[in-house]
Amino acid sequence: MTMHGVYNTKDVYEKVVSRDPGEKEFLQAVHEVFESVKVVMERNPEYGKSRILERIVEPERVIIFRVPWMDDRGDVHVNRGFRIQMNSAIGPYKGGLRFHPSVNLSILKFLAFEQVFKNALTTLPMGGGKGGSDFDPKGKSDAEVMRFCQSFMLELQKYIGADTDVPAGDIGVGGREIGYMFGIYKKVRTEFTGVLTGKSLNWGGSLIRPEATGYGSVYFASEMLATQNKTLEGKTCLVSGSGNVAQYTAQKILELGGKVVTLSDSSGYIYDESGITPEKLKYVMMLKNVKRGRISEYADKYPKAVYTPLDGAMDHNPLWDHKADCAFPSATQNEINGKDAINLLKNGVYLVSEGANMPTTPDGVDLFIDKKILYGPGKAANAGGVSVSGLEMTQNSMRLKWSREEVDTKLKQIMKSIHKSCVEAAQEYGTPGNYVNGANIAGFVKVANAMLDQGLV
Ligand code: NDP
Ligand code: 2IT
Repeated sequence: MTMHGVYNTKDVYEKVVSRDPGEKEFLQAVHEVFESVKVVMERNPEYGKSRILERIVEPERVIIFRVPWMDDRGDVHVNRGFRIQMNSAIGPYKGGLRFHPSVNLSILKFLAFEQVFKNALTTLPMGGGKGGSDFDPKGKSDAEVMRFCQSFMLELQKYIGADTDVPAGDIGVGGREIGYMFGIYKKVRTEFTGVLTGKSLNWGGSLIRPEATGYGSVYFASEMLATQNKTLEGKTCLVSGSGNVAQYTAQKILELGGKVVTLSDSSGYIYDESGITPEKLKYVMMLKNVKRGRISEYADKYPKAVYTPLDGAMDHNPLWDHKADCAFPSATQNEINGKDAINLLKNGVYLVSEGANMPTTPDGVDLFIDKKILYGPGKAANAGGVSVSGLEMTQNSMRLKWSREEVDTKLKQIMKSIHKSCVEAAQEYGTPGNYVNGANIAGFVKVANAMLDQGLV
């Protein structure tokens, strides 16, 4: 695919579109990476000759399976299970499992594709994968969730292992689900190994893993701010979501002297002008993690906060329409659209650090880049989670446990190094300050070089 001796990235993209035209989210993720690496392909003819792009968009393996389970009334349900083993050039497949009714092949392929480059940025030896199911844990009893997890893992265990593929959590998969899946894996395989990360502390988990994605996103934000001699002290921050990533993002912002005024779930969001204090955050953690309640209940408990239901038919998300300095989207993909991006800029936001994966639509991304705000894309900003997963794998292999301080120090170093790689790659390829290009290029080059070294596989 060379034209006048120059590799034509656009033609390769069009082939991807014609092969999987319906995979909207996957194509969105591929398009963004291809736009960034066009210049890399032009400078390195070896990549074109070896068809690196054509190979990197094709999962090494996709596993799709039936997951039958029985609810508490004795009714039988059938969900669909997936694992995308995307790329193992630099290590075993690694990436989370998502349980959410919206899960389909396109969403998991986009997440697996992003994971390949994210994991390359972490400096740790991990390939990329993602999996999950269209099962909805909301409203299910613990016994139902356990039966589902057991049925899911009974099939998935055939394809994974501590040196092959190591899943973890994502939306809808937290400590409870990892526990049930680990239990049945151990029983079927008769081995106690680090096949999953995000395990509980008393049976192989790492300190700081629950906190890692949120903390990492705030460390990344601090690195970006430092380039302008700024800190989070006194900054007003919009945070979306109220799950694992959102909670620890809020916690770290508060610790660094910032103010958090919003949180959300899929039903609505709260705006607390006076700021979410550590006590209020503790209540949110109890509400979401123990009671498994809704964020609307925050406004019942703290009546000065305003709850607004989110209506899917709206053309924008009002959460992003408040005066602030920084935004930390930490819920899900495409939660900031073009209109939201305009609102953020209008309200004075000059930093966006993506805790979620691909939370900004392409028109929103273009606006952030055009306006030259500090914009940290998910594959860099939220890499703290998988980084500490990598550290959990290391501890499991060594059969020892590091202290909280040790892991947190390593996490900080990793986020610093990811920031540096992004800045340097963006500079080297002619777009200084563009973290999207920086992250895509630095991640891509590492994987592409490993693929070249290993021949045509
Ligand atoms: P959780 O399940 O703990 O929380 C998800 C939060 O986002 C909940 O508040 C949920 O609301 C909300 N949410 C989910 N889907 C939607 C939707 N379609 N529209 C609006 N809100 C929604 O997941 P995490 O916090 O782990 O994940 C959040 C994001 O961070 C995801 O994009 C994930 O891929 C990404 N991420 C997670 C990592 C991790 O280590 N966990 C690592 C890196 C990235 P509700 O309660 O109503 O479902
Ligand atoms: O998107 C992600 O990076 C995750 N959900 C965490 C993956 C992991 O293996 O810890």
